[in-house]
Amino acid sequence: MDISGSIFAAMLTPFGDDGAVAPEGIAPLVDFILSRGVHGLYVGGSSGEAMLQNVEERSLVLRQVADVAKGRCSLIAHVGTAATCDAVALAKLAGQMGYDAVSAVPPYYYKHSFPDISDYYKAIADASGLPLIIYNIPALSGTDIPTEQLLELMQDDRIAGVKFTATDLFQFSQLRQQAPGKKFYFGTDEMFLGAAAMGSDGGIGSTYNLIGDVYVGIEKAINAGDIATARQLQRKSGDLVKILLETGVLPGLKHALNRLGVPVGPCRRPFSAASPASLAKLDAWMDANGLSV
Ligand code: MN9
Repeated sequence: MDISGSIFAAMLTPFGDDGAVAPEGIAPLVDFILSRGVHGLYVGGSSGEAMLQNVEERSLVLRQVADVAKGRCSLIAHVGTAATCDAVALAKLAGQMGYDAVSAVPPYYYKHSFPDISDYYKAIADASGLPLIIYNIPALSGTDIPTEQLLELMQDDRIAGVKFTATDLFQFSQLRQQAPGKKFYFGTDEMFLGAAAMGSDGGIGSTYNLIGDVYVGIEKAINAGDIATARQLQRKSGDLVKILLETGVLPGLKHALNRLGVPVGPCRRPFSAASPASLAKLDAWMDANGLSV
């Protein structure tokens, strides 16, 4: 089975002011993201604050997204957890709900051996019956799966590729070359142009919730050999990310969407609200870039 499309929003999760998951916020967010031309949704990952949710909450989000978005775009369910049994439960659900693929960070917190990590991925693939995308995000997961181990894992037909959220474009291109039949999605939004130029199957990122059109445009420009347009768009993404690093990426993105009338609420604690000074910069950037109501 193939995963269609290349540009996926790492979807945010709406919360209420009381801190509860707000499933009613999912439909407007999906509508907004898809209106920017994005091809698919990556649900329940880092940007979805999934690591701050229990399995029931994550299941609720996976169900609600499938209910409102199935048939409108490609859907990837992130199911990674610290315990294999929880990842397996979420993977089963994703299979039943009609997701196109599953994805998972390595099991986190404990430092597991490669055989343990390999066993975890095989259990997820067995449970979902769907193609599995390994999510390598060493800065947050604490585990940097080396190139050789990624290539070894991908010898399993069910493992379809890697979501690569790091900055080493050499490693990215080596993986690409050495596993030509697999899919490689780049996850560092502010450098997407570099990966697209070196050859990627697409991108998956948090800022795609707000400016998905920028990444659709970069990919299109690169494919057409139009470097000037690709650079101009990447600069727009970089300007936004620079401000988001001050607000906090997720609190900033949520502020921006709330301001546009897409009700995603706050981030869940221990995330805190961004400083008024950083939000003023974000508001000014939005106004200057046509992102106002
Ligand atoms: O994988 C996100 N990475 C992290 C996705 O959450 C660490 C990215 O989309 C970043 O949020 C983005 C801004 O730095 O590149």
